[in-house]
Amino acid sequence: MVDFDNVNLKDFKIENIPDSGFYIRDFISEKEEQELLNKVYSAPKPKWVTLKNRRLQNWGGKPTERGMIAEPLPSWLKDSIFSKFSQLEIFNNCSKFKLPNHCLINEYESGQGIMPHEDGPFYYPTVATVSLNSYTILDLYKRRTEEKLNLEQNVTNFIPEFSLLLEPRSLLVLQDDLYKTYLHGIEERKSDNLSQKNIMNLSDDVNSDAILERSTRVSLTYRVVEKVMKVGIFKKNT
Ligand SMILES: O=C(O)CCC(=O)C(=O)O
Repeated sequence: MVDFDNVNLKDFKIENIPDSGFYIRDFISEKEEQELLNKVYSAPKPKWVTLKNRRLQNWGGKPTERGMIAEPLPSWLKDSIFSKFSQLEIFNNCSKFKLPNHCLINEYESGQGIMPHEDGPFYYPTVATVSLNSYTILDLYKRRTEEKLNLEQNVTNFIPEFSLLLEPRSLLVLQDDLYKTYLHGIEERKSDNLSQKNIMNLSDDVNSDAILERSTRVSLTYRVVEKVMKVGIFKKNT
């Protein structure tokens, strides 16, 4: 396990990719992973939103152009994670909030994924993702205007510039150019041949020719929504 008292986010910088990506293996323990999974799967059924290629839970409020009516994040989403975010100063550049106020939970069954996309303007430009239960491969694409305009139609023509292996219990942080000018996505596959991918964060103990089988993956995507609205209590004039 990482000794978070004695490390700096810079120690985990992924080399030879645009600024900035950080990857921490074993960010949480197996016990913490299991506790988080138990909580995710004990959420009330209506909390799940089912999409064509994944399910999700939204925690912290719904970000909109006018702002987000913020709801406090439940303690189980913070307990094993926020002290490490603080120690690593992951969200410290955000002048308003030093810790995330929003978490999107995605569940991908084997064979499911997410189209290349940007996280967009509702969020402060840092995203921190914890992976649970299965690995996946995140593909990074340089944004090009013509591709952006025809994103849905042209998606099969997209070639990722590079990819990142996200192992269970790991943390990925994307900031700066990687947040602002790159799209990220996960191909809909049941297995991945690592030799066919340009993976930039492979550790020495991972075989670069391995074929990995995906199982169900749950990701916790932590972000800051800077524009928040207070719920007003309107009094009727009499
Ligand atoms: O599951 C992931 O790692 C990516 C999630 C994502 O890109 C999103 O929720 O916008």
